Amino acid sequence: MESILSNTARQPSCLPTGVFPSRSLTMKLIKLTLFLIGFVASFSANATLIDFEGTPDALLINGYIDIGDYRVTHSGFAAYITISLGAGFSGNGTQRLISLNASTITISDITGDSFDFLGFDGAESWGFFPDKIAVTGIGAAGTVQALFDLDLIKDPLNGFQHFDVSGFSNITQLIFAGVCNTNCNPVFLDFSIDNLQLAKASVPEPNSIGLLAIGALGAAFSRRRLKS
Ligand SMILES: [Ca+2]
Ligand SMILES: [Ca+2]
Repeated sequence: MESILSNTARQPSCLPTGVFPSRSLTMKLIKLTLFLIGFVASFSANATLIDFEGTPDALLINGYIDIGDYRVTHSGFAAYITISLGAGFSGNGTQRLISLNASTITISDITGDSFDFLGFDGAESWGFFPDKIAVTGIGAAGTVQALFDLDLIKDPLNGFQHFDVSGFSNITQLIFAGVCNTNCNPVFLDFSIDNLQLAKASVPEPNSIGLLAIGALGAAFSRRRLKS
């Protein structure tokens, strides 16, 4: 863009004038660029990381906790947000959410927006741990599900693995559940999750709206000049 704008001033006299954009074309390119910047910015993702930090220890029994736009709840026995719990549990040295006794964990958007799920940290948790975490995403377009293999290495500080997620777009509800395939007890599917990466389309910000307005005004001005 910079080279096109500056070419008008640097135009060598030996080249035909038609090779370079005219002043009106240059102005149109500037307006088009401003319009596109505004358009792209208005649809940039609004990312959220649910890391459970700044949250007091909370034992969720028939309850929930709201973090930003998102509600965290469970079905089953209980879920527990804590940094503590001893050597028998996998941890990562920070607050994390633990499902107790085969409880499932549900994340939903309080505002009713749909969102994308991009990744999370997961771990087995206690004695008879699951060997997988199943994640189900429910949205207007249907249901998606993926299984994530746990390494079955329990460590109070380094027991978590990071999982990248794809294909979970425009969902309204996320459900996490422990899955037992081998050498585990289906009654005690205690697992832990942390650092959930969520994103949703943001509403246009004032700056983007301003750029859109500038682009629209520029286009209207150009049309008027062409007619005159
Ligand atoms: Ca954390
Ligand atoms: Ca582990």
